[in-house]
Amino acid sequence: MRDAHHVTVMTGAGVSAESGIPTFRDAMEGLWARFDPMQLATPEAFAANPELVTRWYDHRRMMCAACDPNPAHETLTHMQRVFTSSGCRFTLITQNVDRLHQRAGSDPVIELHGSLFMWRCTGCGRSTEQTGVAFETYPPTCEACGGCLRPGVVWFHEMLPEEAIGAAQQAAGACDVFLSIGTSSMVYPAAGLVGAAHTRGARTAEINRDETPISGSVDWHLRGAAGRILPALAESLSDSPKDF
Ligand code: BV8
Ligand code: ZN
Repeated sequence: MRDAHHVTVMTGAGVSAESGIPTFRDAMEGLWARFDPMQLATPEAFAANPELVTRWYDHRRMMCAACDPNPAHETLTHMQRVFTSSGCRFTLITQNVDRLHQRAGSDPVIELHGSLFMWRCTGCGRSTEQTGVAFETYPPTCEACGGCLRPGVVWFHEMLPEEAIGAAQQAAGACDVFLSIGTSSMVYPAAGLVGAAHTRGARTAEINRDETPISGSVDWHLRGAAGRILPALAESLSDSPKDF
């Protein structure tokens, strides 16, 4: 990383775990425990039961709004600033929909799967930023045309935003270091980015509490909590010319 000219980072739900947000795979806690996120995060589920699906997403939006960035987010914001100011390109890509990277000060952030805080009208297509209080009725309706609102996230079997996945693939192909942090590396095309980086000669590292399908193929597998490992990584870089 000290000698890098371009660092690309991709994060998953594991970087928000220490903020108190359940990871995607264990997203179903409490009253949602009986539902499978893989079933609810689909256009089919929304079409079949828009009230249930919009309730789940609004519940998650309110939960994320009540949580704060943790040292993993804060360290990535610091790294983005230090690398960028020392002339090294730093691209932050996230699969997360919780906006915690932005709340920690990271900018820009490539959101591959959208955000819980943007909602879109299925009638007129109008997008609105939803912050603050929960909706009053489910499914929520559009102020402009009365149509049904959906969360501005990418569901399974939906295309990723072209600009986001295009920028992410460009950054994976151009970087000399690729960090995969807190993702189970099972959802595509996001999970394919580390392979694209490796193919183009980048050194690859993974920070994860557990083993994942890429743990055996990355150059470095740093096992443990992102909120502990990232600050330690920044610390270890601090005697570099990039004056961390
Ligand atoms: C698409 C938003 C084209 C909604 C999400 C091959 C190529 C292309 C597509 C496919 C393909 N094969 C299969 C597909 C289809 C599918 C797919 O990948 N399925 C999987 C299940 C096999 N992909 C799609 O449908 C994508 N669309 O490709 O369009 C197309 C069109 C039509 C037909 C076919 C293809 C769309 C995918 C986007 C889905 N939306 N989220 C919402 O949030 O509700 S994905 C969702 O799961 C999350 O957003 C996240 O992105 C993703 C993975 O979750 P993770 O972030 O990795 O979280 P997870 O809980 O899984 O893991 C957490 C990790 O952190 C764990 O490893 C854990 O150990 C670790 N951890 C925990 N705590 C810590 C920690 N690590 C460090 N520190 C800690 N403290
Ligand atoms: Zn509308």
